[in-house]
Amino acid sequence: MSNTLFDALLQGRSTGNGDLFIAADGSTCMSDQAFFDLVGRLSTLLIHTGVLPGERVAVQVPKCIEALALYVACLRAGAVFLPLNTAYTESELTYFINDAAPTVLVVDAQCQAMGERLMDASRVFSLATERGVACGGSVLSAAANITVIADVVTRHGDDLAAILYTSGTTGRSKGAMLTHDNLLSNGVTLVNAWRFTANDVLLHALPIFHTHGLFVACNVLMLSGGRMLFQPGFSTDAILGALSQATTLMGVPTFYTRLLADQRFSRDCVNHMRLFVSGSAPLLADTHRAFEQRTGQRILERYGMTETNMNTSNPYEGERIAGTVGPPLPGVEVRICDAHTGAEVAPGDVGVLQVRGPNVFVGYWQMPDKTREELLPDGFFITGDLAIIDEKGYVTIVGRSKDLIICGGYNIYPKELEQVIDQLPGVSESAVVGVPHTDFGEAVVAAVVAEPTAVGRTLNGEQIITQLGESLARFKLPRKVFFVDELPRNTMGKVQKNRLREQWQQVFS
Ligand code: MCA
Ligand code: AMP
Repeated sequence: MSNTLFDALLQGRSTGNGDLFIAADGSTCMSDQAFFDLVGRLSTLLIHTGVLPGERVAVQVPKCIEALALYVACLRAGAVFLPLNTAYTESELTYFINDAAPTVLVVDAQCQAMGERLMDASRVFSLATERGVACGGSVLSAAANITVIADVVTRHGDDLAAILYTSGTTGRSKGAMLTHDNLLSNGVTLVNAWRFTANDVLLHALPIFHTHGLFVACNVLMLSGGRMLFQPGFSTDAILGALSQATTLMGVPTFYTRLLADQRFSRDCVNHMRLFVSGSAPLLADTHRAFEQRTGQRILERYGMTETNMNTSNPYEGERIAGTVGPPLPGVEVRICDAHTGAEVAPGDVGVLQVRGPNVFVGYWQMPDKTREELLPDGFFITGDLAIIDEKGYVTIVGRSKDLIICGGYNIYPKELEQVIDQLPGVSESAVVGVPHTDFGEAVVAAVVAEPTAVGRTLNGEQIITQLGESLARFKLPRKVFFVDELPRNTMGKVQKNRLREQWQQVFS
C-alpha cells in the first residue's frame, strides 16, 4: 500500500528526534509516536463515518496539534482535506459546504449547532480548544478507543490531497485542487532550498488553514523531521518568549513590522536563529533593511499562491535582495506575458507572471471554465501578479492585474464586499479598495454612494460595517466607509479605483 504524501511525511519522522510538537503553553508536547497514533485513530474514525477515497473532509477548527493531525489523518484515509478559515461566518460556510459537498465536517465545539444546520448531525464532529490546546470534542472522544485500521489507503501522486478555497475577482470563491505530487514536490523543494533538517525548530504562529501555515510550514517541518513550537496565533510577547527555543520563523510581513516595533526585539534575541522567511504579501524593502539593521539577519522573502504553492524564493546562500521575491525555485518555470495578448514581453518589461511546474494545481473544483481561463494548455498558470525579472533572474512583484487586497496576509476580493454592500437598503452602489496600512500592509476602505433619500438618515458607516459582519468574516470588513456623491469613472464607465486609492492613501498613516 502506498500513499504518496502521507508516506513521505511519515518517512521524515523516522529520523525525527523524539518530540514532534510543543504546544503554545510550552508544557503540552506530543511525540512523533503519539502524533501518528492519533492520526491513525482519526483516519479510522473518518473511514468508519463513511469517508471514501477522494471524498472531502471539511475542517473549521481553532489551531492546535489535533487540528494538524486531522489534516494528516485525511491523507491517511485517502480523503481530500478542506481547511476553512476560522473567521468564516455561517453564510460563507454554507457556500463551501454546498460547493464541495464534504462527507464529514469538523467544527469548533462552540459551533456544533451551526455544523448541524449545515450537514447531517451524524457527519458533524467537534473539537474543543483552550488557548491553543485541544481539550475535548466529539472527534477526539469518538476516536479515543478505536481499533486502528492498519492499512493506509493507497493514493497516487496525481490523486487530490487538498482543496483550498481562494476568493475570485467575480466574488465567487474557487476551490483550488492540489494533488499529492503538488504538495510533496513543493515541500521537498523547500526543505532543500531552505536547508531544513531534523535539527530545526520552527516557531509556528501562522494559522493552519492556508498554504503558508499548513503546507509551507508544516509539510516542510514534517518532511525534514524537525519540530514545531505551535502558537495559537501571533503575539509579540509569545514570540519573544519562545524565540530562544527556535531556529526558524515563517511569517507574513505584519509579523516582522510588529517585532520591529518592539524595542525588546534585538540582535541578542535572534543570535541562534538561522532563518526568517516572509511571504503571502509584499515585504517592504524598508522593513527588510530595518530588520537587518536591528538583528544582523536578512529576511528570506519568497512568493507563492494557493494554486501553485511556492514559486520563487530568495536564495538561502547568495544574495537576498530586498524588494524582490528571488529567482524561481528549482523545477519551477516563470515567464512574463502581456496581459492582453499573452505574448512574452521583452526582458525587463512589466507583465503578468505565469508559472509552470510540478507545484501547480490541477484546476478549480467544478469550475472547468475558470480552470481553462487561468491554466493554459501548455501548463502555465496565470497568476494575475504583475512582475519583472532582472538580468540575474530575480523576480520583483510590482503590482496586481487582479482586483485583490492583501490585508495582514489575508486576501480580500473587493467584488465580494461590493456585492453585499450594494444589497444593503439605502445603498445605490459601492467601490472597495485597499490603501496602505502601517500594521496590515493594506487595509480595506469602502466608497459608498447612498440613495438620495438615505444619506444621513438610514445610512452610516458603522451600521454598514455591522451589517456586513452578519455575513462576512471580520477580517474582510472595511476599516472605514466614506460616502461619496458618485464614483469616479473613465469614459468606458469603469470605476477608477486608482483615484479612490490616491484619495485615501493617507487615512491610516
Ligand atoms: C485580524 N484582523 C484582521 C486581520 N487579522 N483584519 C484584517 N486583516 C487581517 N489579516 C482583525 C480581527 O478580526 C480583529 O477584528 C482585529 O483585526 C484583531 O486585530 P489583531 O489582534 O491585531 O489581529 P491579530 O489577531 O494579531 O492578527 C493579525 C495577523 C493575522 C497576525 C497578521 O491576520 C495573521 O496571522 N495573518 C496571517 C494570514 C496568513 O496566514 N496568510 C497566508 C495566506 P475585530 O476585533 O473587529 O474582530 S496563504 C498565501 O497568501 C500564499 C499562498 C502565500 O504566499 O503564502
Ligand atoms: P492567495 O490567493 O492567498 O494564494 O495569495 C496569493 C497572492 O499573494 C499572490 O498572487 C500575490 O499577490 C501575493 N503574494 C504572496 N507572496 C507574496 C510576496 N512575497 N510578495 C508580494 N505578493 C505576494
